[in-house]
Amino acid sequence: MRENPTFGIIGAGMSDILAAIKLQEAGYGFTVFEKADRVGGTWRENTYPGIACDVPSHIYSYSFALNPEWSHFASPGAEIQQYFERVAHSYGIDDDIRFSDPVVRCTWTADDRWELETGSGHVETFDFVIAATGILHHPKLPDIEGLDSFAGPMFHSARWDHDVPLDDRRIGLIGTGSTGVQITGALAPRAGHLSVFQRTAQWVVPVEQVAYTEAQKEEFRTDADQLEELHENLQREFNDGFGTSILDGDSEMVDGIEARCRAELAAIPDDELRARITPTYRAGCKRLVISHNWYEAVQRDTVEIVTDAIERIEPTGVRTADGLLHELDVLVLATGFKVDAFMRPMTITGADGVDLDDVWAQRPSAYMAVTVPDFPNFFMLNGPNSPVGNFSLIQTAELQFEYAMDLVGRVVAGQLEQAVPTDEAARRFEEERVEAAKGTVWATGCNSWYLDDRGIPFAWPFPFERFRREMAEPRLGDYES
Ligand code: N01
Repeated sequence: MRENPTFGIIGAGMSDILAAIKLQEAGYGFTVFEKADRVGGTWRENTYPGIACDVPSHIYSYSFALNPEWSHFASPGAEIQQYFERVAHSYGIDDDIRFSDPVVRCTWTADDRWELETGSGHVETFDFVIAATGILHHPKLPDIEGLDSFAGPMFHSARWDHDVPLDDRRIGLIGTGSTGVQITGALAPRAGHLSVFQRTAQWVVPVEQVAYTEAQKEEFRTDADQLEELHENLQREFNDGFGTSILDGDSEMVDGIEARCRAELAAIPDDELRARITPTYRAGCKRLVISHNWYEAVQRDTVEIVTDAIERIEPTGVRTADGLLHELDVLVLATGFKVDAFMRPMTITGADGVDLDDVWAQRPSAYMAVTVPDFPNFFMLNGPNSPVGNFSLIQTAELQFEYAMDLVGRVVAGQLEQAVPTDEAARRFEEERVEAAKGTVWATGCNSWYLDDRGIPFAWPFPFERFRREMAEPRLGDYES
């Protein structure tokens, strides 16, 4: 291995910007490949009305670039996008990004390097690859008869068409996940009629929308210690407290969350509406939805929660199983993402010609959520089996990056020939992970995007402490020597 190895970074979202900044600080050479024309990942793609962070903004910040300017406890999406653009720019990594040129092929070569090829035909080789292409990335369209027959504007929530007028229109919204609930809150006061097609009721945790005052922001600006302490405390409360307790479906944390939601539901005078939006599974089983305006929105005269199954989509609206045609001007699909795609459809070929598509034919998985046997010196941030939903995604990426860099250091120093886990280690990790996942709240009897093709939660099922410990020191015995 050369003394000054180079890195190809795939994507320019939250985790990639982090990797680029850290590699730059460490003095390594790198190129970032981004398919779009701006950084930001999910925050660039999702611009739907009502979009906001659903974790505290002071957690959703890099530890090295805390932001005194957050407007709200959970700030709007556009502000988050600006934050990532600002950080990328202030660290001067913009110049190292190839925009509008997606990586289409990634091949491990005979001289033990990665050859990356982009859509434009550009080819470049690197010693290491960091792939952080996101999990909530490829929109999932619902498999509903007649979907393409709708005559009005129709789009997925992550492909919002801002040219379509919404005020006083008859809008249909399919989906009541985190996205659908945020859209409902934003469109309810604007739509002439909003038909929300709900397949499964959600636990929606009511929160206040708290804005930081100018005085508070000034304190954060002038007192870096205070800002750091806030970040630390929120991280601890979120990851070690909430994020870890909620893994256990029998925990007091889950009871408390349900009680909070039930109090809000009990205050709805309309029995039928209350029954429609009351879930019948354990809170936390699906990703918890957080909202400051859902309960108010669904009680508006112009909002209808439709629970009859969708039979088909017709040119003028949505036909439900009771035979009713819900006539619509606009149809929004907040139907989630293909969470098992990750870097695909990119072609990724590892050692001995092993194709990642074949390795992941059944389902994607990664040793410690970062590395894959037969794919040497290839690291994923927020990849398969990574913590998702219950821990801070940014802290997760920061710890995973440190883990990857520990391995890189050992390869550079000659302690490891390559950073590639053994098949045996990957199998052992996956078996233990699956056993633990079966005991989590995610497996207590609901349908959600956390479940794989076997109905087993695919995410990191252990407490945050274990994640921190594993990331702090790679088990070298699990890597090929
Ligand atoms: O997607 P989802 P999302 N017919 O998959 C319904 C993150 N996020 O975009 O529950 C009818 O959760 C489906 O119904 P059901 C967050 O991690 C973060 O809302 O499967 N309905 C469900 O209601 C979140 O979890 C923020 O029965 C159909 C919805 O569509 C993740 O993104 C904001 C259907 C899909 O919900 C994904 O959230 C927003 C069909 N054929 C999102 N197919 C932040 O604030 C699907 N549905 C950070």
